[in-house]
Amino acid sequence: MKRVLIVSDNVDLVSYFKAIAKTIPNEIAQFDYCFSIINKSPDKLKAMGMSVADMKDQNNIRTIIANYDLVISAHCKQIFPKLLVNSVRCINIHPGLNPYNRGWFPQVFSIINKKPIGCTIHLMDEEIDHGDVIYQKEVGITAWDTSLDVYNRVVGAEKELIKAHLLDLINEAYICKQIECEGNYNGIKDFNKLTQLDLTSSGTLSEHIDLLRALTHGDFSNAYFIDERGNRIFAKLTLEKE
Ligand code: 0FX
Repeated sequence: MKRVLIVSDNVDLVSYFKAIAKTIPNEIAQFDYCFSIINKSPDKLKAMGMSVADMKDQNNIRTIIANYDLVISAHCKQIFPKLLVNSVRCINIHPGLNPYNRGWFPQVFSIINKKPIGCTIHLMDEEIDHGDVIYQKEVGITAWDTSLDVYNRVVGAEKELIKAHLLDLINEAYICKQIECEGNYNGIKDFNKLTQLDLTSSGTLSEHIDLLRALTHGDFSNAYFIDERGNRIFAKLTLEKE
């Protein structure tokens, strides 16, 4: 029997994961679930019976190493420390198509730089969204997609892979593929820079539409400019296919 720890800060994804995990007999695997200590709104995760974990706390990491055969990050907000990824098999479910636009909010950058987007399940190493690829699924981007549309498609693809391969992930019944190049990485600073609209910027209308739709994600107020009175004015784009 394998002991599996799921670390997730994403209510939707972890709910789906739990439903799939229930189909796996206890003799094969037992699952524990936690969310990261930096999660600012953990109420729903707590209500699902999940406990808090500080993935930077040495004692917690030693306990995890001693007690689990596999640790899965399903959109965990904290980066796993080197000691953990080097001591236990750690797998990341990442909403991007490695090695393109590794890091923060991959679909935002893919809408702008046209690099491929999708999801990746990979072994974790010491670098972020790095390590051998186990499964990947690419998704498309249409001309009328916003960040939210693409994100929903990516999460849908993540769920498909979880459903199809959870047992294989547990049993290590997969063939890993080394990433052929380092690709590119975007941090939160790169995202924040995009959100500050430069009203004097020149470019094609297509580039400007891409920037605005890449920053349009449901209720999030991302893109903004400062008006002559110093007010921050937020912008979102609505696109509609006929
Ligand atoms: O679950 P997740 O997609 O992201 C989480 C972690 O927050 C992130 O640090 C980690 N790299 C990732 C693998 O797992 O949820 P989220 O709510 O942080 O972001 C979801 C999407 O929402 C994101 O792709 C873009 C959008 N978003 C999010 C924030 C916080 C925005 O457009 N603006 C924002 O301020």
